[in-house]
Amino acid sequence: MSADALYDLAGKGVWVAGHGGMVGNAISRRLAAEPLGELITATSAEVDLRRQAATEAFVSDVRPDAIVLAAAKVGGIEANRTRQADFLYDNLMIAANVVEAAQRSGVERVLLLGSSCVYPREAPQPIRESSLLTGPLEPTNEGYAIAKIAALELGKMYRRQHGLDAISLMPTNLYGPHDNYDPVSSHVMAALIRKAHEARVAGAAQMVVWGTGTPRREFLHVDDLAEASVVALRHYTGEEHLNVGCGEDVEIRQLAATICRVVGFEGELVFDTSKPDGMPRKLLDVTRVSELGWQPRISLEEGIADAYRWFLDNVAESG
Ligand code: GFB
Repeated sequence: MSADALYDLAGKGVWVAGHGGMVGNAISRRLAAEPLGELITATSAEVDLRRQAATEAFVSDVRPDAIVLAAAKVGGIEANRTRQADFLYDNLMIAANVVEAAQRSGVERVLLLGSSCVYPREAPQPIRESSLLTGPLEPTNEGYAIAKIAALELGKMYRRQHGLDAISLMPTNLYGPHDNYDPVSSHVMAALIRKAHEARVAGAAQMVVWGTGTPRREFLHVDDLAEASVVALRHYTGEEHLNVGCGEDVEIRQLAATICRVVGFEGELVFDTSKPDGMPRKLLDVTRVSELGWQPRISLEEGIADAYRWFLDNVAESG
């Protein structure tokens, strides 16, 4: 794996597909520090990436040198469990259309973003990249996982057959500014920050945590993922995907307690076991991405405080 920059971003036109979402926003902010020729963005109203003709017309018109595919339909465990067809279709079409359009327009680099949910439910922990496709998936997010596996394989096969320089990152659970704080479709970090805040403001005696609280999750602040994305764009090529995580995980009930401490909620946690736990654990082995010289910089507690500040400034009804 090369340690010297193999791709120079200077002067390049880089399209961040999905720039408005949490990941796309973080990568766009990080890329603003690079001497790009142009940072290209397009809203989903301007181009619906689920539509092949619209996607190909946009790419052939704009002709980016590089594409960061951060556009996706994402959600937490409940959204994934109850809308598997939407998660499979939208993410499959987005990946297929963008990869094919990139190939047709001679795009130099394509960075695809997957998820740790692509790995088997019972994968040995920490999960190595080689665990992919070695066992049954977690049922609650099978649709999303299959779409993300297909995206990863598209990149690999377009590289082999057409020479498309596509690379894939598999990030762990992400959180931070511009996260989705909807109570039903959000991921756990945003959901519990909102619940702890609303419980504190309301003077409630308790707040509800879904599941048993015993699953373990690894969390990476989205700004650390943005840095990993730029490092990979500049320094990595190859058909193997790279895990991106912080290398340690916490029990959901530990996470809830930390969030309550940061938010200042001192009530009880109540566990709603009618809600699913999902994968028992999904800690990533991050040996390979660290060989690029990337390390996460934002600790969990700092990151939660940062996410809560963003929530207060942009979502909360009252402080
Ligand atoms: O973050 P999360 O929704 O998704 O849930 P996954 C993580 C864990 O937190 C589960 C628990 O065990 C949840 O039951 N949890 C506790 C909560 N309270 C809450 C709550 O109020 N809201 C939510 N959402 N969870 C997702 C996949 O799995 O991971 C996606 O479904 C994607 O496809 C994402 O891969 C990264 O980590 O279980």
